[in-house]
Amino acid sequence: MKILLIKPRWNVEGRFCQSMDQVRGTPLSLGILAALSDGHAVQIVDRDWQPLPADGRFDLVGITVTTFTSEQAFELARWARRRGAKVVLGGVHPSILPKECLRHADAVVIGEAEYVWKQILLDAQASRLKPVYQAQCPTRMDDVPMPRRDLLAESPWVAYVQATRGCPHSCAYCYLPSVPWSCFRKRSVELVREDIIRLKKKLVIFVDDNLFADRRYALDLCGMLRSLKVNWSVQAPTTISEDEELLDAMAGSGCWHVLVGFQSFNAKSLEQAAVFHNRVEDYKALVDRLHARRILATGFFMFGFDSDGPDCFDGAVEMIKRIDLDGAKLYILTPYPGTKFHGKLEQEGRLLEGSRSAQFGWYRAVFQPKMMSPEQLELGVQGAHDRLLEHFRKRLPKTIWRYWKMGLGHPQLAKTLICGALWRSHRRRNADALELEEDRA
Ligand code: B12
Repeated sequence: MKILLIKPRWNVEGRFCQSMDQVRGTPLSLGILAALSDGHAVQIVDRDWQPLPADGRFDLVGITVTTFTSEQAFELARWARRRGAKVVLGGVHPSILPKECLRHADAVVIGEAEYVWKQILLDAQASRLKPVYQAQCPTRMDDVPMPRRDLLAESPWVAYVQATRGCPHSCAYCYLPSVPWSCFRKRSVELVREDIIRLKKKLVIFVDDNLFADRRYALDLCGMLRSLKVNWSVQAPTTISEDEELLDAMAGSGCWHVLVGFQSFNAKSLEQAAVFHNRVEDYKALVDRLHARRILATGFFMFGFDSDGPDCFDGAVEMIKRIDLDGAKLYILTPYPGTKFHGKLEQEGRLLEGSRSAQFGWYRAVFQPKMMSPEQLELGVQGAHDRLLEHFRKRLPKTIWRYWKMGLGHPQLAKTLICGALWRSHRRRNADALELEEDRA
């Protein structure tokens, strides 16, 4: 069969910073599906960087779907069906809302694909696709094949790698606690090593939900990474803070950047988000410990919790400066289907009617906040973002001074970070409609 695998555009709001063009986050999911498609002709298209094939017919088209890309994905499904292909949708959104997705596809996959994809190919070939496929159990990580990176539009100098899946936390804004494949699983260190060696890249980004859920495993992984002499970055919970041995192992094995899920400076908001492991008074110590080991620290923050008033933005900007973060990602709390937050807001009638799924990308308010208007929330986040951009720009010489050695070893990374910091904040452009038009054409 001729198979086309598509990742819709993530950059629907024109809010990707320039550095994303350079890093080119590629869809590991589609690389994995391609690796499971032996004997078929497979092409992968990442709509952030690549056009749709102008001609050519495909027997099967698989599309990876998040909530904020679902409208586009349905449009792409129509495009594929008009050309006579059968369409399979998979990823987080079809996993949570299979019925909605099935209206636009011949089949949907609920959950992980590793144990069902081969059956889907057999069924598609025999023209007997079932509407829904779901694996009987979570994927064992050692059963995940090496992604077909030769088909992914990866950057020449950095790539995504996944060592573990799942997370033991139950944050109210995350869908994972509500699905049966949320349990923490680890790939054997040897296989992660092989994946990284094959990459032939000096920089690696781990996309794990929580790489640190098993301390012993994290230490072993660091031991292995040390021998490979790569530099790596990762998302981490604040729970790594007091583990000096782990922090030393991370630094010693080439970790240069950690994105920490601080989420809020408001203890009440943390409680509402069920992020019980974060303690605001300890944030600065974690940043200091990372800096002492020459690891850059970026913080993730969300706004719009029931205890967030209009003054939360100024407070957060001040705190971000005070704890001396090297970067901060500010998001509007977004109630994704399948999360506890979504259930609560739906029950309270606070989901804004008419919100399009393309607006579920954390830059729009799609619900009625308790202590401000949706517009105040959007403008508050945008304003805080702009003020911080100025702050980080001024702080750039300090970062360059601290990390010049790392920069010399990775000139493309240094260029990307500096350009990213100097890049002017995009004002909201409402570009999603235009993007859809383009896809339709
Ligand atoms: C890496 C990553 C990013 C990267 C870029 C990713 C990219 N461009 O490819 C960056 C940092 C840019 C990013 C940004 C954001 N992200 Co993000 N990201 C991830 C992350 C951590 C890993 C994705 C990945 O590679 N996973 C590994 C693969 C193997 O897993 P998978 O995609 O789930 O695929 C499996 C199954 O789902 C299924 N499957 C998937 N696709 C398909 C397709 C078919 C046809 C089939 C059959 C099966 C199938 O099979 C696969 C193998 O089992 C995920 C969480 C996660 N662990 O998945 C969040 C996640 C996708 N992100 C999320 C969000 C919310 C965002 C942001 C909006 C906000 C934020 N928190 O940062 C922004 C987006 C801003 C924007 N609009 O551009 C949410 C999406 C929720 C939703 N309902 O839509 C997730 C799920 C995190 C979460 N727990 O909520 N992200």
